[in-house]
Amino acid sequence: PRAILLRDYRAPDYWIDKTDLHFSLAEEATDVTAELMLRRNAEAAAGAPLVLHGQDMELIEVAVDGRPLAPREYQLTDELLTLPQVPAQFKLTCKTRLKPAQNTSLEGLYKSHSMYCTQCEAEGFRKITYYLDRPDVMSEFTTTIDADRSRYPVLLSNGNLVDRGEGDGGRHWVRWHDPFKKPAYLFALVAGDLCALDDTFTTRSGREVTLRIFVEAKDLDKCDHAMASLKNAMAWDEKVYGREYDLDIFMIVAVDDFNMGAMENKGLNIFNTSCVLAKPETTTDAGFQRVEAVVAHEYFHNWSGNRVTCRDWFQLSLKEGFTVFRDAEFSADMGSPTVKRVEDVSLLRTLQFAEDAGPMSHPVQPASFIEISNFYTLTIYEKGAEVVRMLRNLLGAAQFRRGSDLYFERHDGQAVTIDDFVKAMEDASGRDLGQFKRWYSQAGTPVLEVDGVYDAGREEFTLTVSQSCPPTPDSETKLAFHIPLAVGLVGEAGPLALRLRGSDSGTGEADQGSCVLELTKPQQTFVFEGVAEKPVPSLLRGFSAPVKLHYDYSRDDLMRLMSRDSDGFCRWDASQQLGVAVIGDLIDRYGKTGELHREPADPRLLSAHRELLDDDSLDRAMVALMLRLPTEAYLSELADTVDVEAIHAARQHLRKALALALAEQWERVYHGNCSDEAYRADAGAIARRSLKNTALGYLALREDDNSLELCRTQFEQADNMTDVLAALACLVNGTSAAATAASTAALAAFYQRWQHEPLVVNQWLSVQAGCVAPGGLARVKALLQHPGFDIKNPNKVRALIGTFCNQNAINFHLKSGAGYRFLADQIIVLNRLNPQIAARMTTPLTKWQKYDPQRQILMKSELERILIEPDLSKDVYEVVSKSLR
Ligand code: HT7
Ligand code: ZN
Repeated sequence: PRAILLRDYRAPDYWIDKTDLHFSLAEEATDVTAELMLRRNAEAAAGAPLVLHGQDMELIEVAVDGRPLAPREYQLTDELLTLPQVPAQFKLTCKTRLKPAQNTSLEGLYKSHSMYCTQCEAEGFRKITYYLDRPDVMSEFTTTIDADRSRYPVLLSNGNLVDRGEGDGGRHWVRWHDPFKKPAYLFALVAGDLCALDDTFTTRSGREVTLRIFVEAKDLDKCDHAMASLKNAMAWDEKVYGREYDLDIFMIVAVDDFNMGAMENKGLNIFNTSCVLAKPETTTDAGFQRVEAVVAHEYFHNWSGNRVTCRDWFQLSLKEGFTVFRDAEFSADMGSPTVKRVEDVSLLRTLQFAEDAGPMSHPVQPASFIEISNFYTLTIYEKGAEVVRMLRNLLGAAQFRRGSDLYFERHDGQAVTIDDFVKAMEDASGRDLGQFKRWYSQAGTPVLEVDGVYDAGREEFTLTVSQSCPPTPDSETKLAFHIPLAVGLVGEAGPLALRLRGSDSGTGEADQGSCVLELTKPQQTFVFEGVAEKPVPSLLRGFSAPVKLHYDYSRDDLMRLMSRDSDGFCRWDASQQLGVAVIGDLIDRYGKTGELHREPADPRLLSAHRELLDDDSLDRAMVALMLRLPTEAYLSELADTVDVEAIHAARQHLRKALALALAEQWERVYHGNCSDEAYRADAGAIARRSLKNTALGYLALREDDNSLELCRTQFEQADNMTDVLAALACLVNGTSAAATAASTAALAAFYQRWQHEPLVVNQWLSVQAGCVAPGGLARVKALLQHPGFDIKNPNKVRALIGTFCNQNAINFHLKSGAGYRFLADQIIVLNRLNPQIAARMTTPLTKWQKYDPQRQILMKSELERILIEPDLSKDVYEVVSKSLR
């Protein structure tokens, strides 16, 4: 397979002004007739051939201005249809035949249960008809769908419904017209027997928009939260970005078989059921929050992605990074800003930092790819959002808003680049962002080494900051980044006022005890004056830049930050750093002795946790976050070489020590946060459940009759899935004979009750896949055969195989290599069914360089086995070959 390069970008030779599609849906095959109004680009050569993309379909006929072409008048390969001679302006008619029921890739037109649906981003439209399937070719679409009326009463596409009628033999047809020009990746079609929840939204300018969520009849009771989230998102985008919705109708359709979370097709968003359906009995708090975030994300794309789209796929973060930033700010405004920030930073530091340090590392604007589907990554989305956040923080909220207004105004209806976005920010603010743009072109996570010296005589505190960035596959050496470093100083009683020497190296908000230092050089020094006591610096406040920061804090310093810092993120981060240090000692001890039985827990950590649990005046959400020890995945990311057994043993040992030493506190907090109130998904209620279930997790570690009974009672009596699942996880991970018996009974009862709710069955698969008790691989292999599992459904693959291989290190990384062999076997099966999912599932094996030499050999040999598979997809080939080079 050939790599596509950013530097090879050329404008298309032809434009497609109008696209008229006709679909005739039928069980054995679907016939598509496309009429395209083509016009040669004024910049193209006079005799430029027309080269169209097309894949996995049968070409029935191709005609120019109504005249069918003979086979010698065109060339057809597996991926391209070339017409060597065409007029400067003409109508192209293409008839193709597709087999949606056999399309397991879930790209193009496919069937999910009894419903037809499409997924065209990034390059799926070329599986529907021959086309210029690239985002800079924008066209006005009219779509006619013709289908059996009784099986497919609902027929949908983009835009407004403009006509409908009856056909012969029980068939009917509809015609949709989308007045906004769009690239083919935003095309969508749905046909099925669906019910809808209807509502309306009146825009700021007074237009009434119909809102409609389509689902299978059994799911109609699970749409209210998505509808409320949509209305909140529409109002928020008007208020915060001045963006109004533009069509008369906005539709969402829920689909069970879907490769990602959702898709922002113009006026017709298609959603994975897991990102739209929610009700308390079946959905956890995290599920409710995900629905709110994804509904908002897709809605926000209407401007950041659809009205202003990407020139090419190297610009993917232009729409994804910006839209993730927008949805994160929305979620922060809807719930707890600190919790949202901590959750996002945790994800970034654990998974995106690992991606950036691994073989698939790439810049936010990649310079090349083999298969674009592999670049829907944490770097494009989450790091891309952090880059936009840094822009907002450097420019300030008002100038950032001016910049986004200018961007939308200047580029409405265009396909543009990341450079255009930054230019709008520069023009609106008058700032030079030349150095800042390195965030888009250089891969890797910058490292800040920070040193602080206090001079009591002069009452000065001096911070020296050095930046560097490790080599990545794209480049050995890096130029200095422009990094906003938000800082404060914390004295014994709390934050100190700041006076930064010189005014050009930092922007201060001295009264709030916070200022932003702008780093632009490899090393810089900043002096704070009038500091009357030795401070502890509070660094990278709010996680002001996606960097790794090292400062030599003592454990007492960390405790001061935990209790006294005014920045919520830094308070939480101090708790994590303390946890990392304490677990680090245990990991070392385990490495030396192979056991930890008599190892006491660090008294400072114990007293910090005791203080958190005893102080009822603290924000519950913060307490729950700070009591969460660093995860095994984060500890692994921090390690140079991952010691799987030591990390697991050390963390478990500390958890048990905390469980026993603070038994009274856990019990008090557990009972103090049980509530009789009806379920609500607001920030306060979520924090209460989070704290309660954290306490339950610690209580369960005691493995005594009382705690077992607490878990069993909560499992049986809770009225919401958050509490049911938390209790089930405790039971499943218990090791005593009594816990094992209770777990077996609970799992059986759970399946019996929820077997007809696929999303709940997925939670059941996931909780078992994550069980850390020995024997995990055998349990997962058995579940592959269970009727609740289906390898063709991506949600189920993620729930069972994904959870096991990504979140159950102690069972996946078996020394024998059996876990790796299992994963490679699944990837080989998935490669033929669904290449996108197969490539995504490969990630754990690509991290082989982080493990010990024996594991490295075993992981690499599985990658090599995959690489010699016949018919290896481009998707899997790219990930495997890059990880072996
Ligand atoms: N823009 C959407 C991307 C997407 C996608 C990409 C590749 C393969 C399948 C896909 N389904 C959706 C999702 C989003 O970021 O909003
Ligand atoms: Zn998106």
